[in-house]
Amino acid sequence: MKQRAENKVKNNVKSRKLGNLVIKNAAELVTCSGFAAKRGSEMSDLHVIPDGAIVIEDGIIRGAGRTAEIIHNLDGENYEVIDASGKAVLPGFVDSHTHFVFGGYRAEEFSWRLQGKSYMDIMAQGGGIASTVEATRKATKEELVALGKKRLDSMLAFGVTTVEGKSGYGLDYDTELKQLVVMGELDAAHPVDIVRTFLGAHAVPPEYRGNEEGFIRYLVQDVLPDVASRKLAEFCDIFCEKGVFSINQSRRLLKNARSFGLQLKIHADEITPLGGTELAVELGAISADHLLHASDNGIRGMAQAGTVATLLPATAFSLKEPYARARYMIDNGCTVALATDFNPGSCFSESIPLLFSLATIYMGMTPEESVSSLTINGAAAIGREKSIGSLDAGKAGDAVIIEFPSYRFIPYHIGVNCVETVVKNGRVVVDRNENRG
Ligand code: IZC
Ligand code: ZN
Repeated sequence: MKQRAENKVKNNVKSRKLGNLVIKNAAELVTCSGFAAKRGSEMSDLHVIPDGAIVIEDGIIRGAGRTAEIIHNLDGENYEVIDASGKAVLPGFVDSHTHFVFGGYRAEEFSWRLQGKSYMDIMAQGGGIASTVEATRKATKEELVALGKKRLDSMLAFGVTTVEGKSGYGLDYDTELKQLVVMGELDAAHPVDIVRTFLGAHAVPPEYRGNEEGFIRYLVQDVLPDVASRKLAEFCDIFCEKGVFSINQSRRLLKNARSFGLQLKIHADEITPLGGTELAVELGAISADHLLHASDNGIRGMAQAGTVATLLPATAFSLKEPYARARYMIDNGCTVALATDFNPGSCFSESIPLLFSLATIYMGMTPEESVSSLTINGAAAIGREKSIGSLDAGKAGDAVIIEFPSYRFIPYHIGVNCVETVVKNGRVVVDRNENRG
């Protein structure tokens, strides 16, 4: 019953925000056209339409093409109109891996890392994730909603219109569910759409230290069933890492999650080459994430299985770790997505421009591949490739307008946000230039 009530609120709130909008005269309409994940060389074609326009009705894209072809016959009275002359228009960005609901911060750990302590050393000494768990357990729902709202506002200003958010800072029934419920409330109230992932196996909580097996059993028996039956998450994720959860523990948890109807994600081969990539392939996970130490075999497996390789270069940058082998993955036919990994520890950044610059300068990705990774492939990483991630008729009217005439300016304008206008479901939700005509 409760779930149905929650859905109703969501529909009511969001349906009032569906707009009729025309964006015309775009120097480039970067459609990223397609209804499926783009693999390998497909990521290079952004299906750009010069002098482009899109028409959005009731929040849904009805047409995209050359301005002259698209807007004849339109009754201008019924639409808000934006003249995007000299500007590029892209699909709203999809940030498919974040941990944005948390209490407290870890600024002191950042300093420790600068002095040479490693992320795993800090975690082993009881800091890291455990410190955020302590603060998140103490935080009220209202506090987490207020913090989450501010963070979503910032993401939206970077052009992010859909975000994946993980639990994992509770590691107990009450707090894990609190995080997921908070994300549900934020989804209903905020323009950014939120897709939820249960990450109860993010770390071993102090009360289970030395008893990882018992903790996995607790999650499977006491937490997962309610997460699934209350539809509080679509995905289940685990931090599969040396010193956190083993391959066997990960397999056990994820198989159970799958039997409850959740789709699978894995924090795989981030710090050490444990084999999480191969496990993601074996279990048919929708994505394997991080992949700094993914093996050749794992990469070939992902390409064959269509597992999305979600790369998080701002984390590698922040931890001073080597970058994932994006070039090799794309050349071998993988579907690559880019995401921020926004979290209070390993990557306290929701910056999209930083991602673009790191992907192009350090990971050998082209600007085109980077755009595909943050749009259609980001959507594929959360099972939304049929409804968002490109400017195609029938998809949600989610778009960003940048202040420059080409998507090429995004990585080139290093570290600076060039998003001027953000459109969500056909409504302008960010306008930094009051450029509506
Ligand atoms: O809070 O440190 N790697 N999980 C796995 C994280 C980083 C987030 C954190
Ligand atoms: Zn993560």
